[in-house]
Amino acid sequence: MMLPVDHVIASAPGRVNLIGEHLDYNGGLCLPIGLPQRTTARIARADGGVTVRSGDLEWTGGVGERPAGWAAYVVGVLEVLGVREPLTVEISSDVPVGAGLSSSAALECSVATAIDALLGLGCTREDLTTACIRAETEYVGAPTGGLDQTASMFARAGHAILLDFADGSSTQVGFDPASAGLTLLAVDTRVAHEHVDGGYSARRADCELAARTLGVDLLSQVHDAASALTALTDERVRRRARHVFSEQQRVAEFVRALDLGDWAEAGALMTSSHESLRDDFEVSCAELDAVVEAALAAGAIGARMTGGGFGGSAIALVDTERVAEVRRAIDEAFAARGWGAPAHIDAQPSEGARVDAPSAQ
Ligand code: GAF
Repeated sequence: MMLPVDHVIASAPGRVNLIGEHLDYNGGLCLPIGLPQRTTARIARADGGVTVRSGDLEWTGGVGERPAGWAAYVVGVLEVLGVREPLTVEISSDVPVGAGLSSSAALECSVATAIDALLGLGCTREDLTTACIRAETEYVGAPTGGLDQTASMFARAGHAILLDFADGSSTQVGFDPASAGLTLLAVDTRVAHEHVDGGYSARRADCELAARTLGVDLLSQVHDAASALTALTDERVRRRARHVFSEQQRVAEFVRALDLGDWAEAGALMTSSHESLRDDFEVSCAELDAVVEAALAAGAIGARMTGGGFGGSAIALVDTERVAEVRRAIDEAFAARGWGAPAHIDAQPSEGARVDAPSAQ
């Protein structure tokens, strides 16, 4: 028999999306991996109210009280799960914040996993994922699409997860660039991005308008992309839809390329995904474009922005022997434009949310 514990420590990773960008809220396909960088939540029973602490930052309030700022991601998860207990939540993380690497999803998923284990809520991973998505979209009010929380919860070392937002299914896909002498680099431009902001919602609104015009609920339900694009008369909305249709196709081709071990094709698909996000969806920025251009010029076999865009991070698939050269080329491109140095991040596909202590008996 397990004795009740007074605290639980759980962690969850940040993510990069290999391909399939801005498809989750269109009912499409995404292919993320979990990162080695993780957020850890230690949750302990307490007296009185709720305390949320991370380094020097601390928020304290009554049970059910609503915090402003980052603590809302923590309290949002507790509220959605119906938790009404006094608690102390201590957070530590090496997932860079505002880098488009899903620091908020890592936070939500670590808290959900810890509180489920501490209170014996008996939630499935799917339940916890739904709770984290609701915490972000309903409690915090960021209109995101579910990719990040699903990735952080279900990621597996050595794998990417093929998420199909049409039916909620997920399939683990082997992803081992090292087997082909390749390395996946992630580069944080250090240009902060923000989803509660206008650009992301505007892209969603364009996609919803395109779907309404075409008489479908979600753009992924369109079968004849060519006719659909002819039917969309607004130039901007047509370009948004064209990204969604072409990206959906690219995800399927990328998975096929991985299956065949055709890394050159996988890299080429990453680069066309970037071009589509830059030109049709217009969510890239000068810094993300500079990373992609410099990486490709220095020999990367593919590169693209990852995540929502408007800043954040890019990824590049690189011959392992050229990693230092590619990183140097990116740094030099930034220095030449007078921008601050980007941060280089290890992007090994890593494990999803887990309880770290007490360890499972
Ligand atoms: C952000 C959002 F949070 C995700 O839901 C997804 O839409 C992504 O941007 C774009 O693919 O990370």
